[in-house]
Amino acid sequence: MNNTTVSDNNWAAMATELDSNDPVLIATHTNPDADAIGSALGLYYLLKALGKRARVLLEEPIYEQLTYLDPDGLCEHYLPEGKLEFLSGERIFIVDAGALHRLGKLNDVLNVEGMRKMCIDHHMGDGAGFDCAVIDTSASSAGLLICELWDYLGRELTPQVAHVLYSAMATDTGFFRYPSTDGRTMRMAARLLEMGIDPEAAYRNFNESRRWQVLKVFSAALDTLESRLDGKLATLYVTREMIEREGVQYSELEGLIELPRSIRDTQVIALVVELNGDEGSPVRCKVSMRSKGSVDVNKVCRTMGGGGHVRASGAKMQCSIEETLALIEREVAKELNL
Ligand SMILES: [Mn+2]
Repeated sequence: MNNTTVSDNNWAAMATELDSNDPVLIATHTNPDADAIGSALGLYYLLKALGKRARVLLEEPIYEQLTYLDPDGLCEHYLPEGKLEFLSGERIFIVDAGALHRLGKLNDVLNVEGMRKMCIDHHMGDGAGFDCAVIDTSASSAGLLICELWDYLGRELTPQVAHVLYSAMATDTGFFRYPSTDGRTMRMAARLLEMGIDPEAAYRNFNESRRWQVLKVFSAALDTLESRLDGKLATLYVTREMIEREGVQYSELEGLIELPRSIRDTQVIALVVELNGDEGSPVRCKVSMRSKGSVDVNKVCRTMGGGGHVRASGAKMQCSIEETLALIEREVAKELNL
């Protein structure tokens, strides 16, 4: 399937998929963020409203900072038990991830022959491997797309679903600051606010609910902060040792990369996180990049086998932290014509 964007036609194809009475399994990317969890639950509530059987399956339990999104514990998780029972005729809807490999270990167990796979996403991707895909890179979050799907199907959003979808939209736009924040986003956010969403509580739940140990890792990471390319590139890293010492989950590092954004004149921020190399995976570290200005970090990450958005991208690397940092510096220098 070629790259698809939202149009009535594509939602029409998705609506046909939603119309079936076969059970639905909703999944999302590994280390799910608030948009992943919010859009998955938003789709779950929609299917329930339509009288369908549905469940949300994550790779791992939701990390503590985001448990407020799922107070009833609706999301199931595959790890650490590693057990998954399929229901007869089950179909898979994947949200906030445009490629099956982004599901991590779930991809290995979900790649069941004959299962229909659907995708609703806003990252750059080609929809390969899906039977039906709505991939709209102009949408600021997957949560926004799920709101629009509720509208397309003529269903009234409930306060319960408004809560998770507002969080999805707010967090993926840096609380409505990133350039992806547009009129379409704000009009939908306005509707959710008018349903009684408390914007301060949504901010507090997400930004002021970290554990002490997470800040200890942030502190260690900030010690590695380095100014490169005449201050235009800020790099920092997290080692496996820092993570293990404080007992934090990788997903709890969300937000760390935003801290160096506050440095004046910095155009690109790169965070390298050393992975635990489980099950002999050749991937040694993960790169996250943010651009404050003109540098296209999607282009930079693509040269390293990754990708994402123009101002927020990532890649997985098979080399050391030092080698990765050197590679990043070289590629960003090219983009800055240095
Ligand atoms: Mn997203």
